[in-house]
Amino acid sequence: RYFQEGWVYLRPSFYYISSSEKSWQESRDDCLQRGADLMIINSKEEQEFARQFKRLTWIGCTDRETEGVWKWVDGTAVKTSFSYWHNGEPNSYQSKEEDCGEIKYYEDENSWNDEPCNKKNFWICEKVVAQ
Ligand code: 2F8
Ligand code: CA
Repeated sequence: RYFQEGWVYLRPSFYYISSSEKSWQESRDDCLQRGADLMIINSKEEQEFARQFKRLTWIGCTDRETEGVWKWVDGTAVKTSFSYWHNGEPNSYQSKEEDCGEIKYYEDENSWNDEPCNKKNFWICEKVVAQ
């Protein structure tokens, strides 16, 4: 029950680690097709899990609906009281069109950065199975 080929189990979810790179939306579509969604980070364990791969990875947060209002793919707010933005991020660098969240600064626990959604990154899907 707690084994699924191609997925890693970390209670209460299974995680799919991509081996190719896609835009944020293409990554999300891949997750949806797998019965999952892009990873939502709401524990230190999940942050460490996502960080360990040391590569640019899409996570399931975006402010593409309303600039500056960051939401997870399940519609909940990205809480300022629980987030791992790198110092100075999210900054909508120059273009103001950095609307998708990635794991970037892997030497720093605070590793989130906002990036243009059309950039190609690795991604992690999350499927919640048990509480
Ligand atoms: O300095 C942080 C800044 O670094 C890059 O811009 C120079 C990132 N953009 C790209 O990699 C396209 C920004 O997202 C980041 O904030
Ligand atoms: Ca940024």
